[in-house]
Amino acid sequence: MQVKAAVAFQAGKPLEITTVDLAPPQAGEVLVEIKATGVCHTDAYTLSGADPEGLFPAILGHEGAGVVVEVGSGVTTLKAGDRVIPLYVPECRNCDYCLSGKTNLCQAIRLTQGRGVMPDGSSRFSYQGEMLHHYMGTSTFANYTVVPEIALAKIRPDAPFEKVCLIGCGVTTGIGAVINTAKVEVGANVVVFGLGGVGLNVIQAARMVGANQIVGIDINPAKRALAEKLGMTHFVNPQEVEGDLVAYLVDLTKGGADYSFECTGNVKLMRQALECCHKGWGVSVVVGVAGAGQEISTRPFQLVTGRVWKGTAFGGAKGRTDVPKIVDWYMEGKINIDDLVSNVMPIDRVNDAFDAMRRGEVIRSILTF
Ligand code: NAD
Ligand code: DAO
Ligand code: ZN
Repeated sequence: MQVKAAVAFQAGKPLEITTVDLAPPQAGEVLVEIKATGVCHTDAYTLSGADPEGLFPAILGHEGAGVVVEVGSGVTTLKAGDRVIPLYVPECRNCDYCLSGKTNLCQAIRLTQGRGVMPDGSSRFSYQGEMLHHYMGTSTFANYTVVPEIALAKIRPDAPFEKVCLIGCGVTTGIGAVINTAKVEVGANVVVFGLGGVGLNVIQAARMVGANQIVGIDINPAKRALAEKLGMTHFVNPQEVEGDLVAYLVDLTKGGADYSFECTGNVKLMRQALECCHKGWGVSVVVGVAGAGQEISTRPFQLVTGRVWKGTAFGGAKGRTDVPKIVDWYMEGKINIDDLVSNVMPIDRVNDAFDAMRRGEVIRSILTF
């Protein structure tokens, strides 16, 4: 079939809206009509060419929601008409990783997903006879895409696509970092570096679980109001702090954060996030994705004296199990996604959405088809 897509033909070039060919779903695969997709920094990072694993030409996009149109042979858990959220971290429920009970990093289709192809090694997308790569196993910048069954979370039929698509990345990452990875408890003091689409979800999850102080840090003062609405109790702009930021935060939290979250991808901030943690028990979670080749450092004595450094991918969420629950939380009014949607625009304006994100003007732009 012919589908409308925003194609990344080359690194560093704008996306091109065009018509591409999409082959039918093969065994274990599902054809999904994408109804809405968020635009995330990871898409921009890959498009920039800075991502060493970025493949071109490709159809980017990984924060989508849509409807099942057709299923390939052997697909048993989904049928035409089901609403779904594509998952860049699948959940096969059968690999050693899924069965370990210790991680959400299902490895069932890891290698082929990383090579930009479906599990049988081939792509369903092509343009004028040339293969186009899938991206993160999702490729949501197309009005139809093919996704493996194990990488689709089935969600309730009344969930609005242009909101719940954000559960495909930023919402689940931030909320899961708090609930699954850090396991923040009632009364804890929490420090969050970066108040973007991910950090704001860390804030609202910290409030949900009953955290005491919720300190948000951002160099952009425009982020303050929404963070306060979502539960931030103290705002810190590092550019207004005299002296050492770590010492300031340790003082503000009366001994250090019980939990800190780094949500910018800046390795210097990752160090500050660890070092502002409480001696003896503070846990710092790396959520931000740093640029290729960057490294983190600290004095090992920080760990010897009881601080713990952790990381999280997709908030430690097992997508097929956890994503439908987070959709329910949104529908029940337990979490706020509406305020994270800065604007909704047609896919034809995808490059405007990238520009607005680069300028820091939006939390998330949503593209519709
Ligand atoms: P974003 O750009 O919307 O938010 C980042 C925020 O950090 C912005 O508000 C910005 O003003 C602030 N910031 C930048 N530099 C700062 C500094 N020096 N000090 C304080 N604040 C600063 O990005 P996002 O969508 O919220 O994503 C955040 C990070 O999380 C990115 O690195 C992204 O790649 C990563 N991410 C990770 C996962 C995962 O599974 N681990 C999933 C999604 C996104
Ligand atoms: O299993 O080796 C693996 C990798 C799984 C993917 C993890 C992605 C985490 C960060 C993605 C950035 C946000 C979209
Ligand atoms: Zn698995």
